[in-house]
Amino acid sequence: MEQNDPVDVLVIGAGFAGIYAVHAVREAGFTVRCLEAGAGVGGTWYFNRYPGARCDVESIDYSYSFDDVLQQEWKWSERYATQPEILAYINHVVERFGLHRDIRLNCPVVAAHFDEHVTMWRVRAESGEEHSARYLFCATGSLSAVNKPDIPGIDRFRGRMIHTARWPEEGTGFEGMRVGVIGTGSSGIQSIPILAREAEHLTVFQRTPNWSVPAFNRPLTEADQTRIREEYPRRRRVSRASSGGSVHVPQPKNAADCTPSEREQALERGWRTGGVLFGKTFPDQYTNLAANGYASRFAERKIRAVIDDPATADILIPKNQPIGAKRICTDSGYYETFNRADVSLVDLRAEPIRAVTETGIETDRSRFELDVLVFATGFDAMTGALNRIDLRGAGGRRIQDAWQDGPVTYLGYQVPAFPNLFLLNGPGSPSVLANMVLTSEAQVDWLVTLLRTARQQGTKRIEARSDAAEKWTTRIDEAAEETIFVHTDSWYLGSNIAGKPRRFMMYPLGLGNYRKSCDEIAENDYEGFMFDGH
Ligand code: N01
Repeated sequence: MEQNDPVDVLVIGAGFAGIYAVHAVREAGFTVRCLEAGAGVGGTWYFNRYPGARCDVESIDYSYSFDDVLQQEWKWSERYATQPEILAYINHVVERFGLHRDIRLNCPVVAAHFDEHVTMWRVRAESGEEHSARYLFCATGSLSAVNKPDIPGIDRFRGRMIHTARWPEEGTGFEGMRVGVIGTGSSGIQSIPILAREAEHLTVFQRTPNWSVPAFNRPLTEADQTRIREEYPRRRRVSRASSGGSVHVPQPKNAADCTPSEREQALERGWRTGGVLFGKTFPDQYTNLAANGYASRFAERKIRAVIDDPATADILIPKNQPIGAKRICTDSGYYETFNRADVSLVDLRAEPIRAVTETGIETDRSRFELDVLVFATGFDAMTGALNRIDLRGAGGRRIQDAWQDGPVTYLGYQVPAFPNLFLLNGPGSPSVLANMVLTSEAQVDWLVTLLRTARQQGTKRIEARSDAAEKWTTRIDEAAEETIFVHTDSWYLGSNIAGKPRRFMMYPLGLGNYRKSCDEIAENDYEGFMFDGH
């Protein structure tokens, strides 16, 4: 095949989802090509190479399950894998299944237009090269469109500026330097302890505190490896049917039904489990503010216990923020870092940043001289990567217009009026709320079955009905209203990006329920989808 011959499926993005899509689509006998913006595969795990980057889902769960030999052979070295180890794993998978030949690197997509006359997507890369495909899969990442804040004077800074999600491949080396970090989400909280050890002085600029739970990371022993290998079939089965894509089960009683000592014991166990799973100590912790209050107060006590200065603890502990309403951060020594003499914390609520100057940062009260400014300021999540492409469906409809009141999708896969376009981990899917590797596999498998059905029927055009997409999106809005997620501003709701419509963007009812809904729709003759306009 000539490189730019039309293909059946064009995949944008070679992260976990895109890579599996290339494999599965190819196995099903379709021609496929993947365009990746980065110089290497891995998506999130290629770009986010800041010091301390590691996954907050256990490595044995955060890995592909589609090939038993692969999962039996690969050995994770730690409970939570580092970014380099995950990237090595992704490269291994790509090599093992010969996927390189269908992946083109350094190929950021700038435009994708649906050509109604021939029922094809026409896709243009930044270099000007063009590709066409019957189906377009956007595996562009939930957290890939970098948010660099628009602070007055930012371009005047003469030192070095780095965003955590664009960390240089050659690393940094901040010995002897005065480093400032803006942002205390997961990226900030993971990198701050390590930057503190490297820099001569570290200044952390915090606008909103976040809840963070220690990872309790540890190496995996040979005995762990044996147990994991034996456990895998059951582990995967249970995970796929679960809410978060893991084998975690909350303690059986709701928080209010526990005695005080049962509650305390459950919280202690939850805390020791580590990281995000503390958010699921009680079955009602995500839906009941009072239940959540027990967990928040417990976390506050734990955090206060490791911070020497009570005034610093006051700044670092979230207020009026149910634990888990923003993604819980998973750290290794974050709060303890503020006990160091060479680390300062600046509370931007008390003294907002006025400007970036040539030599540092000026707040309402002070000036901070810096050699390096690190932006751990997150992403335009869920919709950002798609909105940054000139993406046009039938009749030239722009994705930005279709989503001007917030994203609307059917099952997270399709946007009405964008025929043959399929999103992976898009708005309306479980995405970041569940194990993204298992979710990606489930989504790709479902889509491959859909494409096979279309092939058998001779269908060329698949499109979600608008009423079906509206209904799906309303269902998500209503389910989110029942959760703590809507009680705090966060990127989940788009509220970290100025002007972004406020809508909870993920399917909040869990991976198991999501898969069930998608399967029922498939069994029901793909209700809600139009095949060739019917
Ligand atoms: O980004 P964030 P992140 N002035 O949006 C601050 C996943 N992830 O990259 O809250 C000052 O959470 C902002 O402050 P505020 C994970 O799902 C996973 O850290 O807007 N501050 C906030 O503190 C995570 O949730 C892992 O007031 C400004 C911070 O920047 C998601 O990615 C690791 C500012 C941004 O926090 C995003 O995490 C890393 C400004 N102008 C990421 N603008 C793991 O698996 C923004 N901020 C462990």
